[in-house]
Amino acid sequence: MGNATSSALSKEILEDLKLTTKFTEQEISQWYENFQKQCPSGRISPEEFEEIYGRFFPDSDPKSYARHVFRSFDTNDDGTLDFKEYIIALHMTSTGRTTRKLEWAFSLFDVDKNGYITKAEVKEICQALFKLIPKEDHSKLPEDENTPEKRANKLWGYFEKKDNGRTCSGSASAQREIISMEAPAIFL
Ligand SMILES: [Ca+2]
Ligand SMILES: [Ca+2]
Repeated sequence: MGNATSSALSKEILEDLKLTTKFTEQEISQWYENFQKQCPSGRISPEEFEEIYGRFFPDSDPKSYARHVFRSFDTNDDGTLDFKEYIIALHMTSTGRTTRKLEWAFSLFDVDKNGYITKAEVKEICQALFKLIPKEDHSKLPEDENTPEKRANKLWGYFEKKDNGRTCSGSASAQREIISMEAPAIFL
């Protein structure tokens, strides 16, 4: 048992995932099987993740956004996504409850993972989000958010903070603003 093969999903992880995601044991096992097939090493690298993202955005440059999403899913900070991180990510972007989505959005914007969001971080994410939009569609954007800077300013304005201020993870209303502003792009 101590030498359990990597193909078996541990009971502990299974129970944990059932509890946090409300997926059934059958669903989780099925996904685990697929995950093992696509990813025999049991870990998704940033490059593999970028490639997956690239398939969804063939007409734009999703690399930097994919990198940020990867970071926000890599909760143990080891530079790879394991099955647990992958399934929680899947859960959050599909059927997750709002509180979890808020937590995730916060971690997406908190680029340096220090527990605060700064204006520079909001700007960085807005720049990455912009690269997801095909160039020919930029002209269709509303006047007050047709550049990453304008969009970041607008978003930051909702925090009612000074330019040098920062928002902390306890600030639920700020998090909700992030979601309502960015949700359509974030949850693609
Ligand atoms: Ca990880
Ligand atoms: Ca930060």
